[in-house]
Amino acid sequence: MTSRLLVLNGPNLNLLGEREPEIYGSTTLAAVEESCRAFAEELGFELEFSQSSHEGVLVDRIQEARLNTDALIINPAGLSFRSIPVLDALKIYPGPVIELHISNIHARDELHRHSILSSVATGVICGLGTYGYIVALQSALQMTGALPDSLPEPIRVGPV
Ligand code: CA2
Repeated sequence: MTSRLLVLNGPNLNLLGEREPEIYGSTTLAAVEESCRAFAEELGFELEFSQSSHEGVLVDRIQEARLNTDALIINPAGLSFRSIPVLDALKIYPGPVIELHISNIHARDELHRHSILSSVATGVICGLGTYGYIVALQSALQMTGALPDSLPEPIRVGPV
């Protein structure tokens, strides 16, 4: 069966590419989505890509995703550092959860350094810029055993 992956983006990421390019780069969220869709087409998986600046909407999406997705990639943005509701929702998601940050949060100021969500994530990717979205999708496919056989073996098997 075709894998279905959800990419969720948190508060203010709709402004990606428009502000603070020295930290987050100049690629817009629409361009990131376009790359992710092209990647989904190439590797043969279904992709849902969305953004909300509302904590409750994100919680609803994570709850719904329990029923119809195989893996979840989330850039929780500012909610990473304080959202118990998102933490609780992620805890009950049954598949792999990849927490993603464009910037290297470990090299940031005190306010942006400690994600409380990392304790419930399967994996965390940060500091790879917007390319991190593609790395996260590939990793989620690998975790769910859905990488296509057409990929070169080191990419499919690799060190685990
Ligand atoms: O690096 C990331 O992806 C972050 O999750 C982005 C968050 C920040 O609070 C995290 O520490 C790291 C901020 C997202 C705010 O969105 C903006 C988009 C464009 C310009 C400025 C902020």
